[in-house]
Amino acid sequence: MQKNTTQKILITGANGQLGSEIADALAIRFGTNNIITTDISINSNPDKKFKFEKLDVMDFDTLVQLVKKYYITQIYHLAAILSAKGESNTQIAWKINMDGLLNVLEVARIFNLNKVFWPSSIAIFGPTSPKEHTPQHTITEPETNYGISKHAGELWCKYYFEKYGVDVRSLRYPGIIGYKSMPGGGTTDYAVEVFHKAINNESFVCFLEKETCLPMMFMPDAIKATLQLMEEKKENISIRTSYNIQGMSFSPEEIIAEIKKYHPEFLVTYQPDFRQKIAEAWPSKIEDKIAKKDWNWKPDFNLKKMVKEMIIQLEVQKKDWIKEGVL
Ligand code: AKB
Repeated sequence: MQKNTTQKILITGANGQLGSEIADALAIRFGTNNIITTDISINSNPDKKFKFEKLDVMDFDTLVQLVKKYYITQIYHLAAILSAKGESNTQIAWKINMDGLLNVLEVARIFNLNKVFWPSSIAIFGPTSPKEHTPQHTITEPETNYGISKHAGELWCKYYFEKYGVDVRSLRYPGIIGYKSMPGGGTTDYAVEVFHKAINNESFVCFLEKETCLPMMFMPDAIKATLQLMEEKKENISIRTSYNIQGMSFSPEEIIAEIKKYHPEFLVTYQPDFRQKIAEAWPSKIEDKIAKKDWNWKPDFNLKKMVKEMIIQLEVQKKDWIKEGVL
């Protein structure tokens, strides 16, 4: 692939589950030197290959300084407080999720940035939305702080596009499963934790009921969808709030049954907590025909294929860690 070196990309929340992997994928396209990673906490990228700046997304002035300093042309604004964590930090979660987005949109408007990516979530749906094959346009009455902020954020993205021409693009991510980093503060996090417990021969206590089915996606598909959306011609982007995308859907008992094919001794108990109510209000399967039509969306991984790849990759990682004396 030929490198496009004309873009300078700033990533917020770059230490997060998605941030570290998006940075690597963007570096392949645009070159490592053109990726500026930022986060509120210190650089957690183990190989420190990207330029890193400390950034609190609520701090508009520092954001402006960084955009000027690095001649930024695109922002991937990933910093957010997720659904479960947002329930215990109401005010601060709202501020980070909303003020952070508005700061990025404002900077994009003032500096005429080329493009912005901002993730929305299936959390914009609520108990009154259809549960199965949830359409792009439907009732959206989210019940979590996070869901309300994502819903409002989607409308702000559309507003900035229509009023100021800011080319901001967005996906309604489901739960994302990857082996390189851990998620934090989400309702779908169990689907990553469960692998680490199985690989380490530990038992697992699941915080959701065994039959609660949610939309999920393997990290390579999430990265593929993000880059495909961002690379699509502007005239083909018909959704300026955020696109529905479907990867796979499963319940805890379904993913555990699949993991047990590799770890038959794996012990699981169920102790649903407050996250059960959040999960119950979300769809179980998303309808994504507009993403398919506009930019050819098609996932590569189903449950079986994803579980196999997760187990292989985590086993390799474990062996490396044992060799290096980390475990
Ligand atoms: C969460 O569980 O909060 C996130 C999401 C679905 O947006 N993974």
